[in-house]
Amino acid sequence: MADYETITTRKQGAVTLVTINRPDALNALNTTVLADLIEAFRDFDGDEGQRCAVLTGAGDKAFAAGADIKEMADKPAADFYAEDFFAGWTEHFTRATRKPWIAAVNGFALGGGCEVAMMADFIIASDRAKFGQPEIKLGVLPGMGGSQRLARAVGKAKAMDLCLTGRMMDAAEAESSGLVARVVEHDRLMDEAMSAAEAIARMAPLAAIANKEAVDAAFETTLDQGIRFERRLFQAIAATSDKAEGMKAFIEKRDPQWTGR
Ligand code: CO8
Repeated sequence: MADYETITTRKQGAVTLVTINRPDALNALNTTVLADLIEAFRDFDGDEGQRCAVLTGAGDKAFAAGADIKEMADKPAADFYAEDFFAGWTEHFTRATRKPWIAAVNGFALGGGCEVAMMADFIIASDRAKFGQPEIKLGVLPGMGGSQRLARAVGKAKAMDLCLTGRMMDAAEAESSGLVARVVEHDRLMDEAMSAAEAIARMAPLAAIANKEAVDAAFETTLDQGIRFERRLFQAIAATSDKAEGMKAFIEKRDPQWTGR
């Protein structure tokens, strides 16, 4: 496994655990973190033995407290535009990574940190997690899809509230408003996230990808187009050996033996 400067990775069975490792800067996302994470997720997605990933932040305080303000402070506007700054995140985490991954949010998920968490297939949060898009306090706005994904996740009222006031929401509010899938006691976060990932990793791999594609389509299409897309995916997946094995195993009252084909 590659050595990274700003993250650590561990393959545990079929689950890849990726940890943003800049705790002194509350895991702020700088250009090196971006490059390291893209490489780690490329490695995960391309490794047939890996079925699900978990992304978290090192230390007890933060998942990621945002894009690195110190890196951005003196950056000329023309450079943001010329580099299409932040484009790589969305491209990589939402389109290029086909396998499922979970964000395990252990503390602050602010600005770019909240945006990266929202790029995950779902979020499991510690009861100490705090979410927010405080960019307005810096004189800017979310730049990695936060205004769009937050509005889709929690609706206009809360998205406007968070973006315009810059306030944080705690884990309970994030769960009740639909931003996170589960909230667990802080000390149980990684066990919960890893066992959810292991459960996904035990599923037929192509079915996992198809389920992810189908749910994602709900945010890109009309209902009619989405239902048609889902049906076509179902019909395609019905041709896999794992479909035959899954149904046979059910009837024979045994665990399925997936081949990934
Ligand atoms: N970037 C760089 N360093 C950070 C960041 C960050 N986002 N967040 C925290 N740090 C650093 C602090 O500077 C501090 O470093 P040092 O010890 O060297 O002074 C260290 O982490 C610890 O932080 P604090 O001392 O501030 O810890 P507190 O517990 O007092 O406060 C907070 C924690 C509330 C999380 C506070 O650190 C904070 O408000 N952080 C910034 C949160 C924020 O504003 N995030 C949004 C950033 S902007 C963004 O993500 C998208 C920008 C899109 C721009 C689009 C342009 C095109």
